[in-house]
Amino acid sequence: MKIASADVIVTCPGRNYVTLKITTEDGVTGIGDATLNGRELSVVSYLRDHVCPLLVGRDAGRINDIWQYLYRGAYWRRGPVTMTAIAAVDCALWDILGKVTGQPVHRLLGGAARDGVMIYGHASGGTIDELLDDVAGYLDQGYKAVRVQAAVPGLDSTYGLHHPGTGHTYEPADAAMPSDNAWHTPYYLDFAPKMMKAVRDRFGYDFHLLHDVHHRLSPLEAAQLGKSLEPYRMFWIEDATPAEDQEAFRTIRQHTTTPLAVGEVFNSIWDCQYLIGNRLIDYIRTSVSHTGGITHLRKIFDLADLHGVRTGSHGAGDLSPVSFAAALHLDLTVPNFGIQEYMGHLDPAGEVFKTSYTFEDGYMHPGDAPGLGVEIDEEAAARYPYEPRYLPVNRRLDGSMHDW
Ligand code: GCO
Ligand code: MG
Repeated sequence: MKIASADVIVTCPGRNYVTLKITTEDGVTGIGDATLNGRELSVVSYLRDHVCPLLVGRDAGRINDIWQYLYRGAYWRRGPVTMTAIAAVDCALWDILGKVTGQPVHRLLGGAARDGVMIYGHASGGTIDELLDDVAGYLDQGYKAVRVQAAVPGLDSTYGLHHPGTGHTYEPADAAMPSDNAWHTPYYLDFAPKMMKAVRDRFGYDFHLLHDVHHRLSPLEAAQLGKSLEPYRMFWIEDATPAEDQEAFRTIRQHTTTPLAVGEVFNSIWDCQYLIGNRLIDYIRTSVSHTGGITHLRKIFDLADLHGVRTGSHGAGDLSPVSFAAALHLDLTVPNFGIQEYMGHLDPAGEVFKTSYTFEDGYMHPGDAPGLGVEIDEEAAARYPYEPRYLPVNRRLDGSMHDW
């Protein structure tokens, strides 16, 4: 089971995806997602120039040792680029192990601890009425949990809403150069409770309601938001404050019982240790593809379990179907699973990635195909060459930069 080659595939079927393909001497292939939104080529270089040459000749079955070799063996550790590259290697090796043993990855991880993975969908609207129509669509499809976002009145644009005509998803990185979004906290704090009230008034309380703040508030503003949303019994508010100021969560916690989620921008267990260890959050949102793969994310989830924190992994459309499948495999097995984000993927991503996960009545299942259950069609991938794209930036009304 020696590794014969490791190749990087870059493609843009609707948006950019980077995929690592590892091939063994016996011709077995495994794939891992190496997409880092808006910074894709930095991971391509890290893999091609610094990681792939180290893999050739190693035993593909020694997943733990290869992980340690790439992490501990590097003097410059951690960070999104490094940990995304390691994640891609790790997932590709789990995929290979599954194919060689004829088992789906979830069985290699100890087997299913639940029948399905509860997911949340993304409802949004330019107005509250449009949002309500969108929420109705999700509930009709059987979703048990819905994230809601709507355009903040008074601002020219708001991040995280569907682009017209794209269906139930939005594309975070939307332009060849970063576009500007406007931000004004008082408008938002005034609007958010009205939005949640409208949703609960129309649809009641028999489904989970989530909301993403995208790191926009100060600790006290986040505390005010949490308090104002308490009547609407949120499943969580996500990324209320910039994630690197971890003491901020203590302030928020002291003032509100609204559950807190954070972690999509974290890359290692060390980024999560303080928040989890001190029980300052309720859900950890680290993802397979940005946090060192299944091997490392499993450790984070175990640490969280020890402290009563549940999982809620990032699953935006800029994480490819390969990492979404990997997330489902892990979600199915961990005792402290909370929820999984599912934004879906824009066409024509389905031409490039053939998946075997399924949706039924609000739950998803990764399927029982050997490995991760996703294949990449390289000819289709070649039809969609890389296109430079950026996430937008955020400016206050006076033109100054605001937090992401
Ligand atoms: C989410 C998000 C995304 C991210 C995007 C960044 O919760 O899904 O916050 O919209 O901003 O994935 O690349
Ligand atoms: Mg988010």
